[in-house]
Amino acid sequence: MNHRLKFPIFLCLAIIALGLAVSPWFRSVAGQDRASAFELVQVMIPMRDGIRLNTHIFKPKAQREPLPIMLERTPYQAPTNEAWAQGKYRSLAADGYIFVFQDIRGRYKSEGRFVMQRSPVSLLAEGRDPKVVDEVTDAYDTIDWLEKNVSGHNGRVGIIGISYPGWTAAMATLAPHPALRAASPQASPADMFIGDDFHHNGAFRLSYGFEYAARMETSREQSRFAFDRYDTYEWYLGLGPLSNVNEKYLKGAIPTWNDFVEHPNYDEFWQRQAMAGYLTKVNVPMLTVAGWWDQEDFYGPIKIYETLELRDDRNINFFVSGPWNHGGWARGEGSSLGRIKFDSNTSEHYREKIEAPWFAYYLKDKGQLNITEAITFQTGANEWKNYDQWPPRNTTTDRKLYFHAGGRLSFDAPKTVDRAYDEYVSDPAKPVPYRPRPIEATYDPRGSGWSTWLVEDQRFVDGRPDVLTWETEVLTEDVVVTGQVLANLFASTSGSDSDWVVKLIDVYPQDYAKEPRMGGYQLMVANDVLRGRFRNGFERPQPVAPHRVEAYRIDLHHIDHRFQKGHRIMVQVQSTWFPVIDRNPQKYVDNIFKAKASDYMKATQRIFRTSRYPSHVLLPVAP
Ligand code: PG9
Repeated sequence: MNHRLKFPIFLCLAIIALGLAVSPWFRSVAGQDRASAFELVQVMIPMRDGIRLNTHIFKPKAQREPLPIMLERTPYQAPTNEAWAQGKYRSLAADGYIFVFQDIRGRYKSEGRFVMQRSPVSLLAEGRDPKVVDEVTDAYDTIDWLEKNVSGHNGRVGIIGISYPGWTAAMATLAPHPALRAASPQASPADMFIGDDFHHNGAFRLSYGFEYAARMETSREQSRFAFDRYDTYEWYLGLGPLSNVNEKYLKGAIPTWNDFVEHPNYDEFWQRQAMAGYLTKVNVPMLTVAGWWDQEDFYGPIKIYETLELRDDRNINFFVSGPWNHGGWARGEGSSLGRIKFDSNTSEHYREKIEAPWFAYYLKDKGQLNITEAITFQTGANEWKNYDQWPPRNTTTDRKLYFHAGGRLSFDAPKTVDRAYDEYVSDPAKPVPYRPRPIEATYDPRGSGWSTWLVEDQRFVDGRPDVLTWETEVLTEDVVVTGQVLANLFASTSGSDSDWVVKLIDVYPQDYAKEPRMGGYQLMVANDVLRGRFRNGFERPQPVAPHRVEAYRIDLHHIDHRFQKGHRIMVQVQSTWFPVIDRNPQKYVDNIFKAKASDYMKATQRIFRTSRYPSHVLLPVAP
């Protein structure tokens, strides 16, 4: 070829190549190629009763050795794309697994009927029938099928999941398939009446319960209730008594809502669902994961870990908790939550340094298990801590922080013997919002404050006459609280039933040099509510005698938090927290779901602080 011609041809080719490389079309195709590291096979796996579950198997294209299977069973739709390989399972994907996602019974493309938190009936007497099915048997049958039909696996299966999929992961361990060799239930609920999504200590989680039930049971897929108010506080208040839910909106068509109505107490329905009683035969290594500010399921992980720990002769039970909201460890880098900063990438740290090595150890015999019994991120100090037991009772001392006159809080017990108390009027017609209004729908696609409400600055209720506040002096040294926090209230009401909400708050210094805009911030680090009727047991609701002082013990759950020198510790008490908790009519009725509008009444609440009735919060304080 003529030399003169050659040069322009090369130039043209180079220009075309360059043009292609920068063109969006080329980038997207190349990106797809790069991203498409897996071959996807979709199968319907038959269960023992003949029902088939839709299952997506992702095999690494570059597989060179037998790999373990990592299974997730979900009600939220098995993915067809590989976003998870760049997101929540990035570190696991880099290590090499065959990933399997499955729609659980009755959801999306799976056959059968969905039952919310189906009780593990196969473990009960009636389970002797070989056709009985639940999430325990469905997990077993799925693993059995995968072992027999998927090529290239190493004979070991891990199961993982967050929240509902975390619960299905835990279910798989109750009567595990022999190939199931490691499980990580993350933010799994354990008891829907005592502490997870639907109730806390018997108090009904109205906005979550209503919206979630409608979302899951209006169709096989997820749907959203159409609120005609942007501020759902207004909508729920306008709703009036809970009987209007079925009368005006759900018309009896949502089974979970009907269960709420028919089971207002901790009866057999809730007890059969609760996980603790079934955790007696787990022989699978477990990595239970929680987030300190999980707005949905924080009670569950603690309960699961604690229950398993009672029988952990083989040392295969592990606990991790970090500064996260619901599932926060699986998203992004985890350097902040709301306005709270953590000085490092906590979620990445968890995924790379804890989760991936833990699974590699149990499923691939890879590496050493350099992981202690419990790993927690100590908030306030912003440091990871390792513990050889959780909570580390061997190193903490229980100290009581007492309520005093003038809104003071101190470690000195009250000496006064007369009827000393603080009081407020709780009015169900004007309930305290649980987060600043407008309260968007829980999963509002336009954005919602739901996922960060637990770290909201509590100054938004400052000055409300129905929120009582006690506060320590400025701390002259750090106070580190590690373990279970308990509120012991001595209180009376003029009504015959009442809710008691207690919040433990870290108050930042007004002059906060590290981040001036956080001056005076009130960060809630522990909280919960108790429905007064259940003070003597969740199975046995009892009216409260008006004006009688009663003891209320409220589990504020576990924390690992450093209140720093210069901060203050604050405690708040209130009787409404709306609409995350439904309004207690404050007049005893047998079933609040059937209360009439006229049953709701104002009540005068008194919190006592005397030597006989020393209301306080119990803190496990580290040296
Ligand atoms: N918190 C959700 C849930 C789990 C289990 C039952 C009901 C709700 C979830 O995020 O999956």
